[in-house]
Amino acid sequence: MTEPLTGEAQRFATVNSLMSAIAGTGRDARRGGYSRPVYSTAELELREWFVAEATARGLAVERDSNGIIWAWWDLPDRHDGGAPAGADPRAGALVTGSHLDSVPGGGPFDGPLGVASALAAFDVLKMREAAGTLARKRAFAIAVFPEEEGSAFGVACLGSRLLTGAIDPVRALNLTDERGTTFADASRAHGLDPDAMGRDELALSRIGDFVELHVEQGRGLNTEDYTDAAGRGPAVAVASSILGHGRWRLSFTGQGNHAGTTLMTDRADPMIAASQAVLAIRSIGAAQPGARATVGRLEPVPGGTNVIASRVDLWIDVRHPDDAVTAALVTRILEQAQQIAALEGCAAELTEESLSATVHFDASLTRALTASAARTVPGTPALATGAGHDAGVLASEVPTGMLFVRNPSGISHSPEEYVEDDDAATGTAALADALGDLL
Ligand code: HGY
Ligand code: MN
Ligand code: MN
Ligand code: MN
Repeated sequence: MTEPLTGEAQRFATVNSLMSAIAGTGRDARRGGYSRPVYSTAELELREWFVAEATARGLAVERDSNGIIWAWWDLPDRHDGGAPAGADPRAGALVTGSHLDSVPGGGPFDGPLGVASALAAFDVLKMREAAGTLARKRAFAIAVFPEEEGSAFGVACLGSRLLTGAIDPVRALNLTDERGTTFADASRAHGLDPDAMGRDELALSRIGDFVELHVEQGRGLNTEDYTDAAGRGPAVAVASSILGHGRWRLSFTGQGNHAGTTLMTDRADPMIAASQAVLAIRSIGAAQPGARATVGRLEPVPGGTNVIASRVDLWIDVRHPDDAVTAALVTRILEQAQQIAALEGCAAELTEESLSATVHFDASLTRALTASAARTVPGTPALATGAGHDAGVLASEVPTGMLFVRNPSGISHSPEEYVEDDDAATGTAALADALGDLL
């Protein structure tokens, strides 16, 4: 192990002061927790906070054409002409990071923990370099990805999808938020050029490996497979895979009408069809081992207490390790929705909004992360996750891997999401060791 441990332990704990510094930003008094959608005041404040923290550390900060922030720790000997003529000194860098946006009413850790731990881990790597115990072979960067949750424009991991070309930029630019503002207009209003968005070869060539630390979002580390006699699981896990997942919009259309004058027998009420569809979707998901099927958002149009809706949109999130099974589940959902709709005199229509295949993280990077993390957390387990991440999108282009930090209840996408300070510091130590070994 690298000396001095006392100074390093202190630095790892700064992840908690970094998290405390942003604890007041984006609180949602109505929903509880945090609402930090992309381009909101809260998310912009967090981005400014990150830029200030990175700049204060001497990192070179830039925002690319897709709105991704990069904070670079360049190789010092490459500044003075050490790189071969024409070679990009940032090519093949080691990159870590996560996102600062949140779901509506989310917890404090999903995203920001990966950014705060990256800053704290960087502090330690810099100390090690100054002490001569770390000799870097490549550049390093912390990346912050926009719209990871898809809370504003509907497609999760929009920044990394644009970067890799996993989404057609024309489609991305035409996505709208709840006010009908297009992603193109919103991006332009925030200083980005919509015409420049899309697959970015230069940025991709600069990612040699990508490592994302994230709060664990399920009960994985707290199951009896891993807990000790006191019922406590290990502080850190390495990710093995991400469940394939997608989002679909299911729209029921009927006859908008007056709640008082329309006889119960005269109605074609899409709210009735939507309600029955919600129940059917749960049954279809529950009947398929390993599947998740969720309706977390439903919008009646126009949405008045004394108005029979003319249309109800609901959004379905379906996940399963086998992408063919996911497709079959969605087909079954549409068939049932159409039957339900017909009985109510309504119509049902399904639109795919995004689809991500199951991702298995890079085997050799994952082995390296496990070996490094095991110095801090002996026997670091490997966990599959049901949650999507930018690391999953980037996995199609570059070796990616993830570290998860224990979440005692496993609750996430909720104000109750929680990480203990000691575990955050331990996760940061594991991240620093892993990054140090890979640099
Ligand atoms: O929805 C997800 O799985 C992720 O947290 N974006
Ligand atoms: Mn999330
Ligand atoms: Mn996340
Ligand atoms: Mn009236």
